[in-house]
Amino acid sequence: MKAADLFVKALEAEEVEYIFGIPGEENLDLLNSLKRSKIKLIVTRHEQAAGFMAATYGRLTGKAGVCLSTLGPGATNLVTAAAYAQLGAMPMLMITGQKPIKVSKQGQFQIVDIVSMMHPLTKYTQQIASGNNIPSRIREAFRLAEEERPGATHLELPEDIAVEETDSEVIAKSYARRPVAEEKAIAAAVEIIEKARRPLLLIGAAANRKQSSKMLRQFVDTTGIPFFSTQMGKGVVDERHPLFLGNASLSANDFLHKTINHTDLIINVGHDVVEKPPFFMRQSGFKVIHVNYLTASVDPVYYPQYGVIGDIADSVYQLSQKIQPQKKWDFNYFKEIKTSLKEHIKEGTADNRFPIYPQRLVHDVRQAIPENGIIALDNGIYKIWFARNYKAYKPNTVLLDNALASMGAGLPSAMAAKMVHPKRNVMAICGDGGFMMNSQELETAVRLNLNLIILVLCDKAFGMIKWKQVNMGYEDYGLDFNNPDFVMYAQSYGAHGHRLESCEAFLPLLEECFGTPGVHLVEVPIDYSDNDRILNREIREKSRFL
Ligand SMILES: Cc1ncc(C[n+]2csc(CCOP(=O)(O)OP(=O)(O)O)c2C)c(N)n1
Ligand SMILES: [Mg+2]
Repeated sequence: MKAADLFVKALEAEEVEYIFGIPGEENLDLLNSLKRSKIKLIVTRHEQAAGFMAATYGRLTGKAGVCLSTLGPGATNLVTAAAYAQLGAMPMLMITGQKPIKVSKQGQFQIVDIVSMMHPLTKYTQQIASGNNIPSRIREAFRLAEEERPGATHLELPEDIAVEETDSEVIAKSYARRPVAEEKAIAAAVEIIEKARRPLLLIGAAANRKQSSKMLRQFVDTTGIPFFSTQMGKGVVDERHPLFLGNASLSANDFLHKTINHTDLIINVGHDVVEKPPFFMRQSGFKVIHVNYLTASVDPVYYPQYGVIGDIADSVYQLSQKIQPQKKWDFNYFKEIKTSLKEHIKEGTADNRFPIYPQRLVHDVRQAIPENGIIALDNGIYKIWFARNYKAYKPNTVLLDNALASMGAGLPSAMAAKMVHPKRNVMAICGDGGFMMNSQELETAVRLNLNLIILVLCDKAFGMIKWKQVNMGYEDYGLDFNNPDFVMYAQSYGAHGHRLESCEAFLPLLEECFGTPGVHLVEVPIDYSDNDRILNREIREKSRFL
């Protein structure tokens, strides 16, 4: 069999549905084999977007998303997406082409050592040097991408290897159960939790990866222990639950940190140090039980004293079966804080000012999104407003990146979410900076007939950095820009373009967009004048006296 055909067969054995990417001449043999496969090739307009889409496919399905590029410039364009998948624990396989490795007549034209370049960005990176190795290399790339902790892998298929004849055969996917926590570890954790006075449950990113949601809900209901989440842990347990305290969208000095400073034990399910810290540990402070698939990476801000290591859902199930709720547990202060935080979050939700106020924006978006609808955020200051104020009802319904925190992923991740969940309502929420980093994918979205809303929040600036700049006491400098006419821009791609003209028109417009097929871009002028006052100062001052 031709090696390129075997390569595609091995991908089929891994149940690959899509390959996102931009082929180059070095991929043409693979492309030709792909043509005869049921795997769909999704051509994007930039390799970075293909990578973001593949990573998000992996994030939502647990199966490695696959992306493809040529050698050199195509492969270097995948770098940010590789880091996004690797830090965000999203299973993804990148396939890149290469010039012939045995005999080549093109000197060093376009040749970059891509395998070495991918080393710090992946769990596994290999050049395929013989057609015979294809089945084992592909199986290994999928195994490593998908198993905990998931991440990026990379295979380079050189042109001359792709045309080789080989009699190797596909290696079938192996099935293995994840190991579960040892009985003694569970018993020790139960004892520590029962002895605590004010235990708190933290839900982090890894709890959003597998189906831990049901077990965590049961844990909360049977133990009565209050919980909070990291940004990437949003929605694992419905945030409308009476025991939900809030989201750790800032690292310190928010209302929620009052509860964190008051606890003596955090049961941390699924958070690891890759996310921006939800809190800072101190030697004299609370203790932490790290419940995760793997032991914790130690960091100056995170050094848990105990570990319950194994399948998260199983550990949480075992804990909830064994923990006896204690009379001495005292959650009264936590409840007071929750009431104050709830009141603070409510402020501004009925504010009619225009350009729209961030709190009102979040409130109206929540109104427009059905229970299982998905919002996919790019990176900007609005991410903090959404993480803190938007209540997530279901796992993986708030797709945000608090690991690499790259701009440019909002639109591609929303597109992938819509492909994985075609029946759900999906909305990309981007800043005018981040949107423009991958706005060319409007063409891909229109071509794929995706029904999608894209909010572009316009402050004509890199607002997040402005917020930091003023907080550091610097003068306003270097962060402003102009925008295209986003309505005409959307229309030129064949998308619907809308410009928000008043605050009251926002919710009806979103409803109209969800009711009308197609890609809808909504230009939303936003009033960021209070970011500094509220996020830098008011929250800190108000929470100080609680
Ligand atoms: C690729 C990339 N470049 C730069 C940054 C640093 N950065 C973080 S947020 C931000 C500004 C985002 O601006 P915009 O998308 O307009 O959102 P806003 O904060 O204005 O709402 C920048 C430059 C980043 N996170 N990712
Ligand atoms: Mg902006």
